[in-house]
Amino acid sequence: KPSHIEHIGIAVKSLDEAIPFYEKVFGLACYAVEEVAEQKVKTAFFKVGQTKIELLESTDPEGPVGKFIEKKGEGVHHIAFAVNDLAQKLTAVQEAGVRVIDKTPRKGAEGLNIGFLHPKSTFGVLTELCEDPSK
Ligand code: CMX
Repeated sequence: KPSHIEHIGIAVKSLDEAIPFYEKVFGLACYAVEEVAEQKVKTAFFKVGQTKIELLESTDPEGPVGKFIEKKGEGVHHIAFAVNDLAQKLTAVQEAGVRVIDKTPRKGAEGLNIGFLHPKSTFGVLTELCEDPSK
């Protein structure tokens, strides 16, 4: 089973506006800003205990976050669970009949190996499984 919630992804229109909000209102420090070109997003990370908040700004209106904001507006975009043996977990969920976006692991932000499950198969919540290859 997952060990913890690795991060919560929140779609925002502007990192420049959202980062100071998290810093000022919650006193959290943004410790990394990273562009994930393949996902057409720029990300900003905050730590809250073992869990992170990942702010997502789209770099392309046709990308996943661009389309999400256009359709639903800003808000919670996905929840990511930390797992071991990601490849095996992705196989197991497919065998259990869950529709996946990634059949096998790929690289995500912060050097993590990731795989997404389709929101139509997970009660409307885009769900990510991630594994830290350094652990
Ligand atoms: N949460 C819940 N539902 C979502 C969703 C989300 N984040 N994104 C899309 N949907 C829903 C849509 O509302 C739509 O539902 P309806 O058919 O009922 O209207 C349905 O899924 C299809 O949405 P779409 O706008 O037509 O978009 P696509 O099918 O082209 O893509 C998805 C949807 C989830 C497959 C795509 O966004 C994806 O592959 N996501 C995974 C990758 C990703 O999100 N990357 C960004 C983060 C990267 C990072 O964290 O580093």
